[in-house]
Amino acid sequence: MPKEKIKILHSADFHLGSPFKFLDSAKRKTVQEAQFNSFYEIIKIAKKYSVDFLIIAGDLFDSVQVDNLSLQRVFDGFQTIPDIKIIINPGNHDYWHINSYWNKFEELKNVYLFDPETLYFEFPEWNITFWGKAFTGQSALYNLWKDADELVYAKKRNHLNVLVQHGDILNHESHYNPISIDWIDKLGFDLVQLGHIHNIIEPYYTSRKIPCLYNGCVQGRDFDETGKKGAQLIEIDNNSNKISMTFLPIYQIYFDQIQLDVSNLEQEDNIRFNENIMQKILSDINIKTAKLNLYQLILIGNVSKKINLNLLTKKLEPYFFYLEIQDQTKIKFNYKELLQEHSLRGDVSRYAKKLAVQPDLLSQVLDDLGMENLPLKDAMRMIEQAYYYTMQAEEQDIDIYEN
Ligand SMILES: [Mn+2]
Repeated sequence: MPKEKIKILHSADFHLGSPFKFLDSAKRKTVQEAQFNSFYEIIKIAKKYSVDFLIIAGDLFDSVQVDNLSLQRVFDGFQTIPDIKIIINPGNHDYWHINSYWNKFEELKNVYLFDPETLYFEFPEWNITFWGKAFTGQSALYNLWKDADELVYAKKRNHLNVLVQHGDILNHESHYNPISIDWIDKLGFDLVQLGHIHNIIEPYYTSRKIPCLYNGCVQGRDFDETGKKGAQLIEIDNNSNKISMTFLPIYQIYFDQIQLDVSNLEQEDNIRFNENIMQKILSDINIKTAKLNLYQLILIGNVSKKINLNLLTKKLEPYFFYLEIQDQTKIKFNYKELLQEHSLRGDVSRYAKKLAVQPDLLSQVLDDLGMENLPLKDAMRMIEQAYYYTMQAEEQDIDIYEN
């Protein structure tokens, strides 16, 4: 009699050893270390929930070149869970090749690695078979499965058939093993455990209701991989084939991006203005989210003076592991006052106003510039923009005549 319950921990895209190029060398080391800690956490979770299988659906390592120490750490980690079967299908970053580091893992009895010779691993005790094709290069323009593989599959089907695959089910033109939903339905897997897409954790269901699950990256690596990341615990009832999934977050590294409209926070006094921004940020976000918080703060809105970014960064930096601030605010002008001003700003303002209210003059200027075909509406928009940049240039002491 096969076991009634099957517990699987699904993970993918650790990208251990990622370069984190935007960080200085000390912070880079800290984050790379935290990546390893997220790997150890996965091992811990696997133990805690006494899972039967730990799945790694590709991109465990960021590169095909990995130093010996990192390999050893992963090897040692796997050794601490000898009773858990670890199923690995290499991805486009850590693809299998004849002399690859994956050979090292052959020594471990609990590691089951897909390579070009291996299409499936069968576990009679659970009546389950895991299927997969390893990446053998940096890309794969077509589904890695060939006709011959489908024939093997048809013959060797088990009670439960799980596809463990690095690839793309969302984009049929992907260069990274595009897999069509129809193909998944045609073969009729019971569950599809995927790697490659870093930002999805919600399961996708085919028309035959086959759950396809991306894990997302285990931890974010940049500001396009923000928010909660972790792994998925899957439980399958072997009698009813009912599958349940639970997302388990890991909080080693946390990337996030916040947009803050500062229009209403402005104060006469620069320091108080900065303090307002700072308080708003610290009250809006939970800075205790993860061990390492990396935030990108984007300031938007209309303000009458430039924000002192150096000061703001200095004040906020202690609260984050890494913080980068982008000022995308626009300068708010007092047009009435500007028109009176004896300055470059005043001159430009008066000229812009003239152009705006005298279409003949504007047409003449466009003629002179060889832009007579430009619709007036577009010309007005250009004036507005030119005007804005001139004001900004003056604000930042840039010589606008330079270029
Ligand atoms: Mn990846």
